[in-house]
Amino acid sequence: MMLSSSLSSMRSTKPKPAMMMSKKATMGLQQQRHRAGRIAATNHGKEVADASDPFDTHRFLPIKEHQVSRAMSRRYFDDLDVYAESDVVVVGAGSAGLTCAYELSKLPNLKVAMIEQNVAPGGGAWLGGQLMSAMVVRKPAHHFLNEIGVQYEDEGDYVVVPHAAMVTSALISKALGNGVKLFNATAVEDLVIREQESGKPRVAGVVTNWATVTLYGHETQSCMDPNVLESKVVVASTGHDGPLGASCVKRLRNLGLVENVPGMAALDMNAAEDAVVRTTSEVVDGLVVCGMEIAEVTGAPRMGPTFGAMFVSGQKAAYIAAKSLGR
Ligand code: 48N
Repeated sequence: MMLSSSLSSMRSTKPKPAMMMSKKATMGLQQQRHRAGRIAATNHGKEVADASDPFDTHRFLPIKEHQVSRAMSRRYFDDLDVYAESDVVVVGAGSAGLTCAYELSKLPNLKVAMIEQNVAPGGGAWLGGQLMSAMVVRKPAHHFLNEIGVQYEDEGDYVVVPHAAMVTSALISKALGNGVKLFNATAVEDLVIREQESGKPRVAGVVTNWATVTLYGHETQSCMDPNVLESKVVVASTGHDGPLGASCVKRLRNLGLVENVPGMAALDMNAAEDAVVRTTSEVVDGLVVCGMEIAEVTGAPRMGPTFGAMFVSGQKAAYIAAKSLGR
């Protein structure tokens, strides 16, 4: 039985090294590949004279790998250079922090940096409660949803956004689109604190590291020193006291700058949201605390899966920060 040339070369005792393939064979291979490509673009295997697939002629323009590396690294390190001195640093890009940053971004010529230890900003606002997707926002906070262009179903005293991600994605794109600089996968490990002439301490910036270093690296490597961003005001919005939350007020406590940190009280939906908004404040000169992190300091109750207070608390934190900057 006559073996085809390719089959026979595969069966011969001494396999033919690829570079020895004859010109004819390589031509055949290229034609085969080309033909396979065209057949792959056919309809149900029947070869079409000119593949009607609109993507068949799609081609990207050329690029060199170093161009991609430089496009990323140059911009990232330029940003670190520019924001080494910021007007406001917002710690924690959850619903309160994002709202605060968005509000501040409306002020012209204000350098706002946002530090988020997760790769993904948004904190707890990607879902409603217990992994269910709808988000409840009590009136009058629905006015904020109107402003950022998020649809909702009106239920009378409150509204329901069909999926919480609609709010979080709108907030992220508005804040970043307005010039807020987000440093995600970056954790705040400590605060910069200076003594003022009055003798009172003032928060004057944040100490940061890659989140993987802060969360997993310090125990395994000696001396993975951090970076620093100086800023005129710091807004703490790192959420309530979970394993990673409330990090700024916990630092204030162990520096003795706040007496006690009672932690948030048990859930009381009606009382909680007004309490969080009412107590959002400049806890120490230069440090405004908002969102659920303020409940750690004031003992305000938690509210569970309603988010209006996060937006209004973030707006109030922006108002306090702007006022302290004379804006
Ligand atoms: O969403 P969170 O945790 O915090 P808030 O205050 O923006 O919103 C709280 C809200 O989601 C609720 O908890 C709801 C209303 N439920 C209340 C209740 O009763 O249970 O966002 C905080 C963000 C997160 O993205 C963290 O990853 C980040 O802060 N973060 C940090 N980022 C940088 N450095 C840190 N040290 C740090 N710690 C936390």
